[in-house]
Amino acid sequence: MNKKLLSLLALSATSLWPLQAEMLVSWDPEGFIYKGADKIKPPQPWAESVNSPAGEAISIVTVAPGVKVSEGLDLGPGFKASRLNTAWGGVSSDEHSKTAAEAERAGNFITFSIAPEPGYQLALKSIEMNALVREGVTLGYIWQYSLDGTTFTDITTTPSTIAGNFGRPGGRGQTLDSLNISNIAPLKKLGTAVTFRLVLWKISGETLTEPGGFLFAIGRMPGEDLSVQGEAKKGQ
Ligand SMILES: [Ca+2]
Repeated sequence: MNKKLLSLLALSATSLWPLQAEMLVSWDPEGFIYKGADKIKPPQPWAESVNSPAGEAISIVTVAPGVKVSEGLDLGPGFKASRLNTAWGGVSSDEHSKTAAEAERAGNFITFSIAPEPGYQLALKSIEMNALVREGVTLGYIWQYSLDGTTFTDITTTPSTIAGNFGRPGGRGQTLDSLNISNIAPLKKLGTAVTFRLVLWKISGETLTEPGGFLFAIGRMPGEDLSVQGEAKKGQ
């Protein structure tokens, strides 16, 4: 390749790159098979890929250059790990929480933290998620973020709902509305870790397969089932 063409390619890459949001990190539980403690099971927390008993890496976490998963996807203390295959999530026995604040106190949440690699800055745009909730159950949820891992700020002030979408044959869950995080000032020029927290509670419905409570999991749609979109830029 001649020098002129090389510099032309470099120029177009530089000028196009800042305009495009990209997938900074994503999780896809395709291939998880729950087999108990001695064999493969979905990881809690889930920070990286998992090896199958045959030694193959399955269900990778995809991370863009300049980004790291500083704390893996994890369940709050209100959840027990679910035993669903091709999914990742938990079951809560909480029948009482009816608000985000109550659900938070009950530990009904999932969290993950991402950070820029040294020398990079992140501009976050959105969070995308595919959710599995038992048919007949409706959940409420809000998203929060934290820059210190302890004090959380609500991203969505009005709770959203997820109607049950899973349980009938072939039920694969549903894509939730994209969560826009592009207007949050500290997340436009992120130089440190940010923790995201999805707080969940049961609005209505009975579960037949668990002793009360509710199930929430990501998964079973084609491709990634949780992702953060944005840009990783070089320089502080
Ligand atoms: Ca998937």
